[in-house]
Amino acid sequence: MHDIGKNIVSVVLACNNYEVIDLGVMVPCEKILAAAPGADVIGLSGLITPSLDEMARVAAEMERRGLTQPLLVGGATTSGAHTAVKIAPAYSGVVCHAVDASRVAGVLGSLLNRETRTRFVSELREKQRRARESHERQRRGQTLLTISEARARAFRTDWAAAEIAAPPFTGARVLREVTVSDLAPLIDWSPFFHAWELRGRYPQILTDATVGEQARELFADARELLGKITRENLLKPEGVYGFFPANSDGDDLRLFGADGELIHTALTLRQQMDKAEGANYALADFIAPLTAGRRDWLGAFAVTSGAAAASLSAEFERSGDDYSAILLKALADRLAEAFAEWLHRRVREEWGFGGTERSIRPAPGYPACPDHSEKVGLFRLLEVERQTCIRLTENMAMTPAGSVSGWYFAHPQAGYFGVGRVGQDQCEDYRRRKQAADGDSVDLDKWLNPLMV
Ligand code: B12
Repeated sequence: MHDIGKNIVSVVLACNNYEVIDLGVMVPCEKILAAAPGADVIGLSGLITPSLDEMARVAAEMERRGLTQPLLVGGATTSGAHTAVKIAPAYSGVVCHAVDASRVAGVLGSLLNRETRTRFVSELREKQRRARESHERQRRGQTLLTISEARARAFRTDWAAAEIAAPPFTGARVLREVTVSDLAPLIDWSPFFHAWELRGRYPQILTDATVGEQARELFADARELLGKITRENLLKPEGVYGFFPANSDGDDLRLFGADGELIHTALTLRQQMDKAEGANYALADFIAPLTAGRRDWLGAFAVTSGAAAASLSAEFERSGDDYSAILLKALADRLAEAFAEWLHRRVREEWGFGGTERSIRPAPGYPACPDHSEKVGLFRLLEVERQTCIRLTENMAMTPAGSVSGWYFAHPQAGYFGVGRVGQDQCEDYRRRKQAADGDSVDLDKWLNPLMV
């Protein structure tokens, strides 16, 4: 994954006279702890779900080895609550979460200064104890439906009358001609500013009274680098997308080949919170069931802004230009997202929805389909690794970091939702379905456990 967050933290700490040993991304626990003896504090950064379990594992291993340094955690998927509930109990040393880079120097200062340390630590432990209690109260108060009750409240539609649009082709197609200049106009700039902790919406942020000047400077630098990338053809976007005949079978999606043979089963998870009749969603609800006797379609895609982003930013880093390195990664991320949007627009045209917003593109890992391991099947289906430079790591992250993969659902009422917490019963059922679908054993605990918290 991209380590923009981690890099920003490094830069902030270096500016505050701390020495930072950056071990890189997707570093095994062993290597982190091997470097521990030389450090006053150990920091972990996590962007997607698998990092959460990994952080708890590192904490437990620190305990086992009798380490005593504080453990600092941060990153997009982490939270103070998760840290208190899942990580802190595994380690008797201090475990502290920092929301963003602006807090890190303050936290470290308080932790490493003898005078402030005792008070800071006792307040932190007390805060974490309260967070665990409140989490437990909330958990007990929140009743989950059983999975069969939830299924009985699934979204329903009249499939006999439903309009099912046939896609323009079946199977997968590779995109080779897309350029950075095609994608640049579709960049959503607001998250770009958020990455630099400049809050506000683009373009208003450029004239904001407080952060406007900084935003304008940053934007000018980004435009300049984007211009250079475009002129010198530094990034080569790659992608593949396709459409497959499909029907739902319970919460599973069966995908078929040209002769009607089953080629893949994609699994979906269903909301189990206590919702109204017809409102306990699973993505499978948006595809016609086998029992309707009608063929439906599921789309899939995988795109990247290009493999060269990593080497280009490494070059900047080598020359000591951390700012440009981070700028480049942030642009590569924006271009990946823009590519997903560009392709979705094209798919909407090809599928016959014209300029309308019909169809959704949930991505494995996002709230509607939180099981990251579903990317394995998606990659197989589109032959992503054969057709593009995108690779799936064993932790289900994609390289290049600026990559997005997901599904297209075209039902007019298809919408985004969060699966939320799921029960033990659904997890067991899901495990059985995964086993039946794949045969091979994905280590599902890593993907399902965080959903049960
Ligand atoms: C930008 C972004 C992307 C970009 C770039 C991803 C990347 N950076 O590698 C693109 C568009 C490519 C992308 C793709 C995907 N994404 Co994305 N993405 C985001 C988004 C919107 C922002 C992340 C970001 O870069 N923020 C900016 C940086 C600066 O912030 P940060 O990482 O949080 O770091 C700050 C703090 O957390 C803290 N910090 C960070 N590290 C540390 C460490 C320490 C020690 C401390 C103290 C503090 C600290 O300080 C930093 C600076 O303030 C988040 C949602 C969100 N709002 O957070 C989703 C999000 C991370 N993505 C998500 C997902 C699922 C994906 C995909 C798997 C989707 C898919 N199937 O394609 C892919 C995976 C890509 C891959 N390579 O494998 C999910 C992860 C959910 C989960 N539970 O796993 C998120 C949370 C969205 C969501 N709400 O569901 N994504």
